[in-house]
Amino acid sequence: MTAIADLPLIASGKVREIYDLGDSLLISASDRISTYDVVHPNPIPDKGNVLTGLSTFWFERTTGIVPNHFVSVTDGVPDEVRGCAMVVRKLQMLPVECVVRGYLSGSGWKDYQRTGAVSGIELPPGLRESDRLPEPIFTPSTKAEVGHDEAIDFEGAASLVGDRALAERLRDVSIAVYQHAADHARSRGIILADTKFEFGLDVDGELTLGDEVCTPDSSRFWPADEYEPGRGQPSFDKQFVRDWASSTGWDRNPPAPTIPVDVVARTREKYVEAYERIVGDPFDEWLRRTGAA
Ligand code: PZK
Repeated sequence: MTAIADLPLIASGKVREIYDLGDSLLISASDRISTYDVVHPNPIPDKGNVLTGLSTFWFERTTGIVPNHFVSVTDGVPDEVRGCAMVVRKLQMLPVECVVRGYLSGSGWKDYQRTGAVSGIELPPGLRESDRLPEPIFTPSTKAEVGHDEAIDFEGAASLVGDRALAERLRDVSIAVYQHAADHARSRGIILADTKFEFGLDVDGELTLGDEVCTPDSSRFWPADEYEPGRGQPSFDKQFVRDWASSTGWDRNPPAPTIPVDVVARTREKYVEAYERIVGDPFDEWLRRTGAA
């Protein structure tokens, strides 16, 4: 899945790589999985295919909200990464992570408990962990080279991008794409609690959505039928791995333990289920469309 023959590697994350194709880029999603920010030694088969299929679905549905970097999942994709890789346009990436939250979870819940606000946005009193917010909020963060991104308020984002009007468009477009995706996912039984977008400027200076969109790696997916505010929610995709990892007594420091085959199989099923619920097509159809199978 990694080290595609001959292509220059531009950047790599914990579970994805970007290669230079000359006038465009290739983003390849691996089958690697992390829990508690640590990558496990063994993969979840088809995870990279599922995530690439989901990003493709959202890119194709949200072009009317904002243009995006998607070019193709067929033309120009090397055979060895068919299904898990996407050709994209080169952008000048903006130095801010565009986080949108529809529910109170993670660092947002922590900040609210401490201050009553998230990213400088005052919220109503008395909210519980995992409560739905009155409306989705934009809670940007810095892009840390190493370690964790740092939460900032809208003013912080505006100074990072150096253009208040552009920051307002980032906020409004981020909320609109989240709203679209969360409404759709909710109708298919999945709560998209929050998500992170990355944007860039294209060759004409047009604001363009990049990276991946509303995947389980860039978002919190919760099963709607188990939703119960007042506690943390189970993860739609990673809960079997988390439960198993906790049961081993793993202290969440590297190295992460090898995931047993039955946990791998059940987790793969959850990723495929997320794809099929959201896209509404058989996952096999994705593999056929992309020539992966
Ligand atoms: C770009 N990243 C972050 C994402 C990684 C690293 N369309 C683009 N044009 C130019 N640069 C980027 C993109 C995009 N997307 C994004 N780094 C560069 C990143 C995924 C995997 F390893």
